[in-house]
Amino acid sequence: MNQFAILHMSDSKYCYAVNKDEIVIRLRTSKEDELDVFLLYGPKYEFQSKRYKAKMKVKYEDKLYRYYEKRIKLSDLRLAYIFEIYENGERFYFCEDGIVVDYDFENAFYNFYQMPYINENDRIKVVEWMQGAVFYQIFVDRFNMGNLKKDKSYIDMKWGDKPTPKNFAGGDIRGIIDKLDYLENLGITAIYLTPIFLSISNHKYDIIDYKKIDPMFGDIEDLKELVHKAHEKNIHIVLDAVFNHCSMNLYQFQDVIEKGKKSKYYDWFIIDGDFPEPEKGNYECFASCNYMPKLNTANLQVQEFLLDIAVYWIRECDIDGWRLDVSDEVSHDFWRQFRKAVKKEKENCVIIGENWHDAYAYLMGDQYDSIMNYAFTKACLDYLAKDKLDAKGMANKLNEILMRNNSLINSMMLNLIDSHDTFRFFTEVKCNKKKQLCALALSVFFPGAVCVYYGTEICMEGGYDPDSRRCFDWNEENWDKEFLEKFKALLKLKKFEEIRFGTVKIYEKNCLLIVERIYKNNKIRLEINMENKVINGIEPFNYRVLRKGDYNEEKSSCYNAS
Ligand code: ARE
Repeated sequence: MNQFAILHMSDSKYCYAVNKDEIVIRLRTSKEDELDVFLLYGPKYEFQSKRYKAKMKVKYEDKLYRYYEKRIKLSDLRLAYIFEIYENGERFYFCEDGIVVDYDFENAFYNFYQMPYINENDRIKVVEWMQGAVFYQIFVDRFNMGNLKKDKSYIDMKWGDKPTPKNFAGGDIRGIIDKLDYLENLGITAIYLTPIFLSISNHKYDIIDYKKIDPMFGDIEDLKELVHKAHEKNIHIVLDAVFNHCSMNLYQFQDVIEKGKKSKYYDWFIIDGDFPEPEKGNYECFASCNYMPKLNTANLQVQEFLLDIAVYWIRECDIDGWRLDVSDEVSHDFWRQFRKAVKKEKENCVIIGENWHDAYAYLMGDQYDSIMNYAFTKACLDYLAKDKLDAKGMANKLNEILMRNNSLINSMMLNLIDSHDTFRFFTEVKCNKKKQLCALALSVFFPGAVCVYYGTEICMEGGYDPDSRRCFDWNEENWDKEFLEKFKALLKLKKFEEIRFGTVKIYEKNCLLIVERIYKNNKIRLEINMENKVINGIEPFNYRVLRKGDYNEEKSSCYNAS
């Protein structure tokens, strides 16, 4: 047995409460090891005398590891456990002292694993409406202009012109309200808006006033109307919280520009010297953008300022969530305070971070609910656009991504194939509509919420920012209606229970990537062929969705499951 590959950690993604009295336990082993694994568990204070034994099955496989999993209901909320492992008939135990041949049960209290107690306020509570949600991300300036009476003097490009980093096309909140029927018909259940507060830029990630909606986009009454009318259609509204940095035109930063260390706001920022000097760049900012000074979230006044904003928009407009910009550069301490404030105001208000990488340290229930899942984005690019993964490789990659977090967090992940910060996926797959639909189908079947970037449904193209932010083409004569109908049919699958709650099996068979979801007695299965030849009757670069009974059940297949 490869002792270096075997891994378990209590009170982590390897041992977590899924209910007030139910726990999931995972054990990681090497893929080379052929093992029979059992869980020996019992009430912590009676472990020597009262133990249960349960077989653990392989639930996941990725490129390197096999993951055994077992869900157990507890009579006592304090759990002690060890693993009993058989290899070629030889018995081992795995405990906090590692692999041992003979386990000393009499002195187990020194080295058994334990879940000391399931405290209700430690448990991760999923945001129910995120289960099976279908998000639509809107870059507001480029989606639709609805308010024709507004002062349009800021608009300096024709709708449909090639975008630049600085131009304004005129999209606004009224324009989104006008398209709610369209979005409902598409199957959307949540809208994520890029920033809408006062800012001089078209992206508004450099905010001047966090409590004022930019007049280009409308006013607070427009936002209230959008949220109200969206809620009538069971569509949720998520805003973009830019708390890592602000605009250099923020009142507080301007005060420091003027007064330097004498300003009462000096410590709101991280400045090397008496005065911030933009041309010298002697203060922390986003990337190398001196017009986006970083806020010092260790400062108590900054914390108060930001938490007040977070709660204000929930209280005033009943929004349903915050997406956290540059979330991986803000402290854990602040996000813990943020979560407490937001969940106190509205318990099912979702908190979605923007970490582009493994964000496990933020996803243990005390900070974010989930993240924008760019690991899923890259997997789809590698499999469908860049030919870096075959079906088996993709199955392993998808399971590896699932193993980054526990199943509760996975159920709330925002699975996207592109965004305002990336090339459009359609461009990456060289306008191959079948591949675009395969990627969307994957995001529908993968655990978590789907996130569709505006215009994906009408095959919008686009390179890197700003080209990924072209104006939505509302001329339906330019639309591929057949593609749009297939797109809607895929999104509508999210309504089915087995897609929203089912157990996912991801595996590869005869070069097909297969994602199967099982819930109670229902099964629904996605088969994707990314080969340049027909496989099992599926054309090259195409897919099909099957229900139980439409296909022969695999008798024995090496599969990864989650
Ligand atoms: C502008 C220009 C860009 C130029 C940039 C930097 O348009 O062409 O590259 O300046 O000079 C917003 C606007 C952008 C604007 C930017 C700066 O939308 O148009 O870009 O402000 O003015 C990292 C961050 C992640 C960030 C991405 C872009 O971690 O948080 O970079 N995304 C958010 C928003 C953006 C927004 C900002 C942040 C700033 O979604 O839209 O940009 O508020 C790896 C790294 C990640 C990195 C990722 C992508 O994975 O680990 O950290 O993300 O690559 O680069």
